[in-house]
Amino acid sequence: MSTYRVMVFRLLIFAFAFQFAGFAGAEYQYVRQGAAGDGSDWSNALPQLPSVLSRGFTYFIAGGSYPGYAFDDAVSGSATITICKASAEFHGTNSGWAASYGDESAVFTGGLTFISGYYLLNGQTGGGPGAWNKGHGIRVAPPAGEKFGIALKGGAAKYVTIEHVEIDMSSASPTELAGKADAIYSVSDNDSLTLRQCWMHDAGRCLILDRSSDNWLVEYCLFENSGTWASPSNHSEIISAFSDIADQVTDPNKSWVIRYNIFSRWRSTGGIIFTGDGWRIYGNVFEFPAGFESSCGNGVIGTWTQKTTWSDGFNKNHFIYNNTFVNIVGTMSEADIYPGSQVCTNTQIRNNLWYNCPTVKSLGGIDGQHSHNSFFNCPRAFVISEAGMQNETGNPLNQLSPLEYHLNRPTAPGVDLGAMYNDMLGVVRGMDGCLDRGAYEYRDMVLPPPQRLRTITK
Ligand SMILES: [Ca+2]
Ligand SMILES: [Ca+2]
Ligand SMILES: [Ca+2]
Repeated sequence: MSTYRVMVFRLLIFAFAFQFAGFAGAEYQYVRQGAAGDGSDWSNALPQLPSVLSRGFTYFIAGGSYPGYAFDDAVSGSATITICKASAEFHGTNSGWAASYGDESAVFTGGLTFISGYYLLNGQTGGGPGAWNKGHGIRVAPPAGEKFGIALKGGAAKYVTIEHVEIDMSSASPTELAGKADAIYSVSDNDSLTLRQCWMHDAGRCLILDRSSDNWLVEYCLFENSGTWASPSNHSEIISAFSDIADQVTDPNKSWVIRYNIFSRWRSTGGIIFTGDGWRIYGNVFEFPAGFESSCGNGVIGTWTQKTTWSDGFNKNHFIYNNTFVNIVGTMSEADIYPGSQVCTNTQIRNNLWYNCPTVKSLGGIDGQHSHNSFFNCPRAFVISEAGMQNETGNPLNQLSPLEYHLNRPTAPGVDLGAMYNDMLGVVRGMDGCLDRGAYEYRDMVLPPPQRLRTITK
């Protein structure tokens, strides 16, 4: 990504943070490892989050080490409790402040559990384009044997927002015995979670496991290395979602948006494996680094095999647009979409791009409607039949960094899906006359220099 684009992106994020900083009437408390005060300023900080938090308060937390925590405060309308990593720019009072409090990350050494709703957990820094795997202000790193990094439980953990947080499951999953650990674990029907600019990695099982929740927004996150202890008795996915009640029709996973993320290195069942109603998966990159192989039978995006208790008709209205799939190497169906047997209706797969995926051969195994997808160096793609298909050799990608694959040329034109599907950097699709396929729009033109404003005289 160009320095300019990183700068524009950070300015947008900063503008958002500044707006938040200007929120009037907020009450602040301060938390710092090793302190012994009442939380009134940085000199008198609390040593850890208190067991009871107050609605409408912001709890600033300094760099340091903190135990796991359960967020269980009764809700009060939509009043939010904010846990905010302190930074140089935004840390409440200057009384007792030291620059070092902002420099280090705040590390939770145990899992975080949300039993109630309306929380904002904000690391303030790190994540997203140009910083996918670095700089996160908050880090969750549970110990061996912990089954989750962040859990949402009981159906009341609604309207939780998690930003700029790293969830490192490498210590939690050191052995096969302890390997059924998930970075995000949600049971059941915990609606309206937002995950933004987070980094979830090295889980023994899944990076997200959810049952029945609705309206989740997952954007600008890096998902890396799931299923490190995958086995025939320990299946894993990057994202695993379905209803956990007997008949999925009654309470499906509804209306998820998964956009502008990077998914790397997964094992076992497949990538995003779900059933639900109204999922939009667009503008993401799915990649294996060179030398990594994993054979997954259920696809990079796929659905569960139908259970006998599930009625037909609930799995529908999914839109899979403008994703890029890179180097997904294995021996089964690991780069396919919907190789499984689940009934699915009104599902559209368009404007996606595959590069160097040796086994991709199916996009419509469960009634996906697909067109205008591009394949480069995908030797089995010739069996796919669709309108507007591009099937060529060569490498259309420019790998700017290990996880960022932009186009080095325009693709065959995609279909116009509307402004909401612009790319993750905000580039308008087709502004240069060619609406490209894949996650990043290619701009095949040199923008003219800005015009000098003229003085209008009457
Ligand atoms: Ca719900
Ligand atoms: Ca639901
Ligand atoms: Ca273009």
